[in-house]
Amino acid sequence: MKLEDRVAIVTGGAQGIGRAIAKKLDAEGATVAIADLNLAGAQEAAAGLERGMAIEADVSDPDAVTAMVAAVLDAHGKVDVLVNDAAIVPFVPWPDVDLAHWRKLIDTNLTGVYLCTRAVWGPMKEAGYGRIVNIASNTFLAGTPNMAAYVAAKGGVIGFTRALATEIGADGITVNAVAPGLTASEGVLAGPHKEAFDFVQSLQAIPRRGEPDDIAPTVAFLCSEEAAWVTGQLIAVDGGHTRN
Ligand code: NAD
Ligand code: 4PL
Repeated sequence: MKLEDRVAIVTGGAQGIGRAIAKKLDAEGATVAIADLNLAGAQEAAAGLERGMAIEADVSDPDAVTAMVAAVLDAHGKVDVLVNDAAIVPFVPWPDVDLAHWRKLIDTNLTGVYLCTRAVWGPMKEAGYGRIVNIASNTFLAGTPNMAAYVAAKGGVIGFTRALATEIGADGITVNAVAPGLTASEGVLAGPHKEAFDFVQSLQAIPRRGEPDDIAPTVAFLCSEEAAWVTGQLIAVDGGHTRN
């Protein structure tokens, strides 16, 4: 077990990739707080864990994020790991990318990462230990269409990962990013992205559909002691669709 006695927050863990990450961190011994807009979903996911808890939080709301971290500190006394997974995964062709969509996307997918990171940084610095893993996307590497604001936000997340890693390495905190490719999450399966599976498979080195459980082990590694010398990196976990 890689994560015994560690306390982790996984945002967006009510379903999809975040849920698979929460399950994997729990299996590796961590205590996992699932924070999501969808409280019922977070509760259901947490109930399936050995040591799960659920928190209702909108990652784009600074007060909600402060309360989220306070609830975890209250319950468990520390935060060792933050996985920033919560995001909107839209399908919006460029002509429809209006300012309202752009702002909402950046607010949730980029500012949300900043806010959650900012909120755990104090306790992590005090403890002299932390693992932050940001879920990016290989759309930043591929320039995938129909999600321009999303791709821009993921580029921001990757830039933030690189810069912050440099600034807080001395505090004992690592910051890395994982870039999944097209993955069969509930969100993707409910919308137009699912039509792209055949095409994306034809671009992958490994020709099958990516599943949430394919992403989680790489995240768990980056959250572990074994990854102590890895920081500021982006790892694509996409069956060999892209090269980084
Ligand atoms: P999903 O839509 O299945 O699940 C996303 C979860 O995030 C949901 O539970 C939702 O309630 C939550 N969420 C959304 N906005 C939130 C907010 N403001 N505050 C708190 N929670 C919020 O998504 P998924 O496909 O599992 O994606 C998870 C992560 O993986 C995202 O960062 C996404 O960008 C990334 N990703 C997904 C794919 C893919 O193909 N599925 C590919 C690359 C990257
Ligand atoms: C290759 O992050 O990485 C569709 C939807 N296709 O959200 C993604 C690919 C999508 C992706 C993504």
